[in-house]
Amino acid sequence: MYDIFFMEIIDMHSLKLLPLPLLMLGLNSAVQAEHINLPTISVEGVSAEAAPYALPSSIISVPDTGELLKKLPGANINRNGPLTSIAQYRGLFGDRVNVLIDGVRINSAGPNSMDTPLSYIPASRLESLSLYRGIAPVSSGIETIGGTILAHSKTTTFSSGEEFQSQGNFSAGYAENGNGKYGSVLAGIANNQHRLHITGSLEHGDDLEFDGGDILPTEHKRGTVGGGYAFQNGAQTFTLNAQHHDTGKTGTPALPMDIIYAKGNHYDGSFSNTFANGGVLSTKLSYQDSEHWMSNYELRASALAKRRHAITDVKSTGFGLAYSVSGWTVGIDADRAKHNADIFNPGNTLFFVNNYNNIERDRYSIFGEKELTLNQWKFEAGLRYSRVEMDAGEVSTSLGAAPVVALKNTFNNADRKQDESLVDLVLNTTYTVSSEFDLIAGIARKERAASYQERYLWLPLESTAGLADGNNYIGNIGLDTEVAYQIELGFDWHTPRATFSPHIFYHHINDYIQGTPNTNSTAAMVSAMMAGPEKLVLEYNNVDAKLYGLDANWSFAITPTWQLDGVVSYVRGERRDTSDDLYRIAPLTARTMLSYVQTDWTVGFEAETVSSQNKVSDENREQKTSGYAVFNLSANYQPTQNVIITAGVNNLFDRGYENHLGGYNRIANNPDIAQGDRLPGLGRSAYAGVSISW
Ligand SMILES: [Cu+2]
Repeated sequence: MYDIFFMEIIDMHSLKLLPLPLLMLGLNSAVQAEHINLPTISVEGVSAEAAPYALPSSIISVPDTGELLKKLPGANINRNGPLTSIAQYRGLFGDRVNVLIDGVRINSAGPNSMDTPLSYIPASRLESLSLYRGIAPVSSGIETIGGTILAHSKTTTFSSGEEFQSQGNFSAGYAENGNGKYGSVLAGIANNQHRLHITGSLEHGDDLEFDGGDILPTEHKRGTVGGGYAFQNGAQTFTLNAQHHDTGKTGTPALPMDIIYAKGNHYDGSFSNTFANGGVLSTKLSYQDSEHWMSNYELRASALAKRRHAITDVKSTGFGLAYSVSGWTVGIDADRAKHNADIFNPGNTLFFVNNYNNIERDRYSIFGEKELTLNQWKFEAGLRYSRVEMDAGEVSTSLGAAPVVALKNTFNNADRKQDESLVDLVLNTTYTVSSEFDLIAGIARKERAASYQERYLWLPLESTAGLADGNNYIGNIGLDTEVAYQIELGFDWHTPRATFSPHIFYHHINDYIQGTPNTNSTAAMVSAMMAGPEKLVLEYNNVDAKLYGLDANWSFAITPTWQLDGVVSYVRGERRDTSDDLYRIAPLTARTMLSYVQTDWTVGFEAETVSSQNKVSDENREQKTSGYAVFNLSANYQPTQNVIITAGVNNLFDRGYENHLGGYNRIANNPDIAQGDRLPGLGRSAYAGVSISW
């Protein structure tokens, strides 16, 4: 529904916006026709708007949208639970990646990112998932150091006549591993001026299994309901949407607690006007109110004395205004978020800790961007200036131990208000050598301000936006701005029979924020007191880093019916100030799919090959992982234009493996996985689903 606002922005940058690989997508005859001679697989000319991929989410083997993100070159996810996936792009993750859900920035209510932005859109409600490959344009958002990812939910479309038509989609499915079930529905009416819809989804699953037993706790439960209205009359467009989401008891075995619930509402609206000169003025507004409860004693066992739960919330507002004309776009963006988190002890009603109290993180931003085509050259140049203003309220706690009181007083007496100015500069170019070959180059400077956790974690705890390294962290109010210098080089070769689009990149990051050995002796004392002396304490600091690598997607039609395609992603993350490596960097990963394609059905055999990761962060005490290969089988049958039936088996040979980005087991009461060991990847899972559109 936010298409109106984003159309201007996305279309301008369509060259870098990459859809899901075609073979992952549902079949319909439009796709089918292009599928056989493959041109749409190339990145050129494919934009989120123009993409004919009606139901990319029609192959749903797990409920999580993040799992689909892994199919894009350079992208991966840090997984902390079945619904808790943190987007990683080229080694940068969490707040460094700008994830927009239907054009809106969603704030996690939980300080450990249990309710990540991607968890707000179930796979069954997903229409499309895309990313700006390479350097994200400044118009795509504030703080895009790690790129911009766009997820759009299914909605209605304006029809051509005045008569109202009924539109909708129903999807349902089952996955054997974890006994997972989902259903989603979209129902609406539309004519050429009005469209109206209601939508909802329900999912449920039990604990997941691997070849050696159960992964506890990995049950999940989520419901969503929403509705929207849109109007257009040729020159003006108006949209309004409301969403409610309710994630119920859902495990996060890589984190110290599990989700008891994460629920709330978000609302968004947009208005755009096209002027006689062709200029388009777009505005958007959004509001979010989410609350979250987590505990370490409901889905997992905890000693009575160690039982804790936390109640957290976030409220945020967003505003955007942009004007586009003849290749120029200028705009302003602003958003404000307010966070709270308190920790309680169910056995002692007097116990409380303000983990985060009245945290404010507000961003005000202005940008200008120009797209220009000169003969074979295409340029996109952008400049964005942002002001990030952060503050935190005073904290209190029932804990009276002297070192805790000392930390509290130091925090409360500090100047907690921090304002930063960020400047982003982007130049992306494409040089068309021939109709089948483009050269791509980009250069940028991007900045990010510290997250509220990095800045305001006053007590040594693990509430670190989902780092899940098992270490306690202490915040650092005075953190400097992260500054990245980015270079991108690549080409895009696309013929009717084969495509190949490799990109290499280099990020030179000054003042990269991460945990370094703790120098605060009071924090060390508190951590030893609360979590034992063996627990590592890290303090957030600015260091120097670099990330570089290569990612590519490719396809090859062996015959009109047999096709091969794949994605390769490699990134290396290193410190520049020490010899250490960066934490939680995706290992070299390749996906290769062999498909047999007929008019109304397709069968695919996919190999997911992941190399070992030996380049790990010593300072985080990160464990290495071995390489592995997992094979997946999928099939897709379209008996009529509107019905798609899918089935498949993931991890066909029930291979046991450890996902390097999957975290460590935090559960003491799991007979099948030792505490502190890496969490195993999912075992074999057969699944089936149906999607019906009208
Ligand atoms: Cu949480």
